[in-house]
Amino acid sequence: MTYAGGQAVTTRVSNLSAYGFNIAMQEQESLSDGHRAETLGWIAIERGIGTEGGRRIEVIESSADHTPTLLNYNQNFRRRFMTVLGDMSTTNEIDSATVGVSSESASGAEFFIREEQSLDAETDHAVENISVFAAE
Ligand SMILES: [Ca+2]
Ligand SMILES: [Ca+2]
Ligand SMILES: [Ca+2]
Repeated sequence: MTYAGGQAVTTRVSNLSAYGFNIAMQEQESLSDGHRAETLGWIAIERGIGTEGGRRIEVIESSADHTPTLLNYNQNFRRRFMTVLGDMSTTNEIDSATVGVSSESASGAEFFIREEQSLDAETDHAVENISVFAAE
């Protein structure tokens, strides 16, 4: 929510529980000069499966490494174009990474952990938990 540091960052979450979590900013792997403190915005949504105003919603957990892993939804989504958000909720490997979606349908989505290659060509990544919000 602020721009104190000039270099792009992603965020990494660890120690996620019902009571809170740790969050850190991560610049690309080739940069090792740290990042100035920023104000970070966040939302937390309780895990669950249901409907709101007749629209199906799921907040569920998956996990993946660098290989696409299919997550099947619990409900049959009727919309062709859904809202699907996924973010890592663990930091099992520190290499800079984000969540990628390799395929998407009304019945599920394939997530994987995408490393960037600013420092080296290595893109294998340990299994991370992925929190998923899917809605019609
Ligand atoms: Ca920096
Ligand atoms: Ca790497
Ligand atoms: Ca790696």
